[in-house]
Amino acid sequence: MTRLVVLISGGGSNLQTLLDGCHNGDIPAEVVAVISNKADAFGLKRAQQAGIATEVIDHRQFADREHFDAALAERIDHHQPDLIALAGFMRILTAGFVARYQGRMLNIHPSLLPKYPGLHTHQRAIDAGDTDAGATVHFVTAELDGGPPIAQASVPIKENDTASELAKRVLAQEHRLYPSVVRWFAEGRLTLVNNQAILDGTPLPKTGRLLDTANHEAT
Ligand code: NHR
Ligand code: GAR
Repeated sequence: MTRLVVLISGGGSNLQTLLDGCHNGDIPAEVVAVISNKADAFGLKRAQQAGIATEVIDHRQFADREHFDAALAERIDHHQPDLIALAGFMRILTAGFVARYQGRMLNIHPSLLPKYPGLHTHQRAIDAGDTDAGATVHFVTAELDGGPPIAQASVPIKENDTASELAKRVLAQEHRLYPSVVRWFAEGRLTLVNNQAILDGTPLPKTGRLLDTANHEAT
């Protein structure tokens, strides 16, 4: 069974969908630890509720990113994971850390990458006058939000949309997207080869697989 470590910084609703998917058998994986850089992250409570080991590594206690990442790697390796999932994790990781987990670390990002890497994605999409927004799951590489995309889901941007309304609409799609991708990985169907994401032996397109959102009411 695939051993999964999830890194969070906040509410952990994406973590919850992974916990649920592993618990109900949809995802053939086991969440072996949840690690947060924030002691007050609500996601830690979700993990505890599910009986999963939690750890807090407060980045402010470290002199620089290298030292934080070294402590993080030490704790991750303790759990011997096959896969690491960033789920609302808010600290940029060093190239050395990323290299250590090459092909074994995923992130869910709240934009249709390559549009809007980094922060404040929803406001940026609204300000640009875009007609749709969405989320992308990608392999983590040293380039921030620049690793090979695996799957995307889109939602409409409505007239007079606010960043927080749009964020809710996107999050609902994230909750479908991330469990699907983690399942593919756990089933051994998803790999990273020469910086290219491969699903079922076939290279994925530049934006990853588009998850169908047509039959899902986007409110
Ligand atoms: N690290 C690497 N090397 N590559 C990626 O693709 C990464 C990563 C670390 C996190 C998630 C990402 C997102 O999905 C992620 C992808 C944090 C920031 C950021 O600016 C940007 C992107 C992401 C996560 N963080 C600030 C920092 O100084 C802190 C911001 C805060 O605490 O609010 O690290 O969006
Ligand atoms: C999600 O929308 C995720 O895509 C985004 O934060 C939210 C976390 O929600 N991630 C980032 O912005 C990473 N910088 P959650 O804690 O409820 O899963």
